[in-house]
Amino acid sequence: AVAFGIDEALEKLGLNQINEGTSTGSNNFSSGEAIASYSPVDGALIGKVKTTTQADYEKVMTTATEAFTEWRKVPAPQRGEIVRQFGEKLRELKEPLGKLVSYEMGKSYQEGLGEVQEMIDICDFAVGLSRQLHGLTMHSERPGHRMYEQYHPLGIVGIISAFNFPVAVWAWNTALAWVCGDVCVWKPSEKTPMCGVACQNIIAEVLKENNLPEGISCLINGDYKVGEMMTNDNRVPLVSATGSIRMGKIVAQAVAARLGKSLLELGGNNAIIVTPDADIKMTVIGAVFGAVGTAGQRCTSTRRLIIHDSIYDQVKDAITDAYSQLRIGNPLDENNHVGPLIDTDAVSMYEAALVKAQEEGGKVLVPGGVLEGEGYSSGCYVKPAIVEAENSFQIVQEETFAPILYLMKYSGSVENAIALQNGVVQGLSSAIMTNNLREAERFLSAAGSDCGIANVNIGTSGAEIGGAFGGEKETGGGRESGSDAWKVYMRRQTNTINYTTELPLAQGIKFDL
Ligand code: UN1
Repeated sequence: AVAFGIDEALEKLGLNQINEGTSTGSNNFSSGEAIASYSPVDGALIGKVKTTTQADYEKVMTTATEAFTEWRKVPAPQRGEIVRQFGEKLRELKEPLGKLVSYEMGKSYQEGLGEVQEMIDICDFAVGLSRQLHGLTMHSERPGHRMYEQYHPLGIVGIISAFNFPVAVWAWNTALAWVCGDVCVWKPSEKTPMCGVACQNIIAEVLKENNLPEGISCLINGDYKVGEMMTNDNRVPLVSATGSIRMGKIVAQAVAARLGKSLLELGGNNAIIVTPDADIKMTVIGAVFGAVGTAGQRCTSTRRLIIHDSIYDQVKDAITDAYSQLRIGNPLDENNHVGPLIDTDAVSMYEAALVKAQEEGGKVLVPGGVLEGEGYSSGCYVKPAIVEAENSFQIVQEETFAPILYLMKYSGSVENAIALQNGVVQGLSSAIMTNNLREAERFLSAAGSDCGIANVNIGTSGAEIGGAFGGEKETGGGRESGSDAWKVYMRRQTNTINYTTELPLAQGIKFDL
């Protein structure tokens, strides 16, 4: 790890003392048992953080509540200025933070940098947005009346994020929530706690430099039990949760039971349709990056390729050939394409999925397997696999967070491919590879892809922050990041103002005293 500058990166992120004992970072009241973070890259201990007990959580809520009373009064463009400064700090720390992401999560260093770039991008977006939190004006039916709507800060936003994007998904939520005037309480994944502490240290410094309460950004640590403190808490009007469908159903029900709002980013089962008019070279790059990037652990990862039978063999050969060139190993070594899975539990799920796919009748085209020996001692490195499968297989219907790509055929028109693509419970991302305008437009039409993201001649992963990000069906329906996703972080108020000396009632109702 030293050779890849991890120690130096940790120091730059204020995490250098952590190996000595436990650290909870800035503004963290956590005092519970320590959770250790081991790198999937080499199995080494990165550091430990203390978990948040119920009593600690109460302290967090007190500081967050106090901070909100102050923060909501700061004009939105000035809140934007704080987010601008946060973005500047991220630019300075892009390399060390990208390295920590890579080392703690296991994605390639390039993708680690890309993730920090997403944070910077959303900060820039949020800065502009801070002057554009627009409402509408309407014409009142009553004379001498004015009507308009405005958006006010919501309060405390709870953020539960997953290990696979340990920093960017928090930033998507928090950068928007902050310009909206909210304060945020973040529970990062217990699998990537050091990334959480690093981010908290960065924003804490910005807040301190501006004499603002650090309660604007709070960190809580631990597993789902800590998350439940927020989902059950009336003081948290919005819980934004990213993770599995199983987790999302639990969060949604808990939050709905108290009539709170939830923003859910759950599983994907993303497919690329490859039509006879596809550019095969582009298809291969898009599909391989989509399937093996982040070792298949993006919610937007490509899991299914739906290929027209007329070009099936050609595409199959090109993809399997590309897989033979993949280099698997230390993700901080930029010669490698594929890093490790997050932990050995993920390896077991990967192995189980491959067994199941074969039991259901799947044919292995590129065999998987767990890598052993030098450089693979963490036990988390697996070979990306390709299996010929049917969409109806139970295992194909599930999201396995690993580099397993299922190939399937369609025949006839693109509608048949779209039916397969939509024939899963998830609805996050989708793509079509075609140079045929009619096929592309049918895929994008109301009768086309049912996903929140539908791309033409681009793979399923790697969305830009400017668009709203999220999906339909069991993906949870939430939208984060760009477009008008900010509205969920605010409360809407309709205002009617009467500037006359009369009090006419709406709907023409007469009420004379
Ligand atoms: C996720 O996997 O949770 O579109 C987010 C992408 C990234 C974000 C993925 N921009 O692949």
